[in-house]
Amino acid sequence: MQIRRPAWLMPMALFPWSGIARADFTHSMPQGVTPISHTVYDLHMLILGICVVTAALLYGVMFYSIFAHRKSKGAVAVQFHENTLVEVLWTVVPFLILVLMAVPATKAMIAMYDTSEAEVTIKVTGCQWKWQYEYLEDGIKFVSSLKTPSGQIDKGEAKAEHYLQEVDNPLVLPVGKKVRFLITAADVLHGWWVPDFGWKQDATPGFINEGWVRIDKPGTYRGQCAELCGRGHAFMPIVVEAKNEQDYRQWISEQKALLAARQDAAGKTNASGDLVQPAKIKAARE
Ligand SMILES: [Cu+2]
Repeated sequence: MQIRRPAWLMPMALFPWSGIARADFTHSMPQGVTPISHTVYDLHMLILGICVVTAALLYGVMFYSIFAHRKSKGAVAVQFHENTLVEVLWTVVPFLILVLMAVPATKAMIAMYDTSEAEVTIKVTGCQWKWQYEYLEDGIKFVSSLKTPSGQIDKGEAKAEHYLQEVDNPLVLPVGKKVRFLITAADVLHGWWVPDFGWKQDATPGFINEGWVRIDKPGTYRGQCAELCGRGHAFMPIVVEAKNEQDYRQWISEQKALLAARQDAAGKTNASGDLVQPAKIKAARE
């Protein structure tokens, strides 16, 4: 939801770290709805903490030294060029700080790529300029493309709430289950990105990249293609609807019924047309 800000606050919006630049007035990155997004958030807070403490200590010592030992008070600089102890310290201490950061960062990376023991597998294929989703266990497959009417895009009509972030067929996922994504592309590079999931993954033709989620709570999560992929790059949004187990199973059976009805209709069309159905060939031979 957009919040109207008074005009006097506008210059402050120029500073992205002010928090005021964000429409929802939160002061940090979003926490998201998956274990990975929580891990990434915690990592961000830890690194930020280390940076703030380091900066406070260093600038504290620096400003104190400049003030307390200024020339006007008659201070004379101490000479300690090629002092082994100092040189070892200013190498070892930053090294230890980097190790302190690298351990949790590596753990987060390993967790991101651990797609083992997934309960649902979705193949995501990017193509100019839509997404195709395939439920490998359930045999469901559909294309998801932009739903925003062209009138809103280029004819000056009033823009709806989810302008350029709405699709005809959203990806439906179960809450609380580990969902593995196999991400690829059919033409050029695309990028599958839903910020609330805490990661984005390149969709590359000829390669399969992986990612996974276990969504905490039901809801609608929106994202978009994150790799400049041509003229329609801005028009291939991602919408994920997370449903609880029961609603998800119901949706799956509805989709299967729809698929069966479509196949049935296609079969009838064929039977009355030129092509002979395999079942009929078999019957004719017997
Ligand atoms: Cu794209």
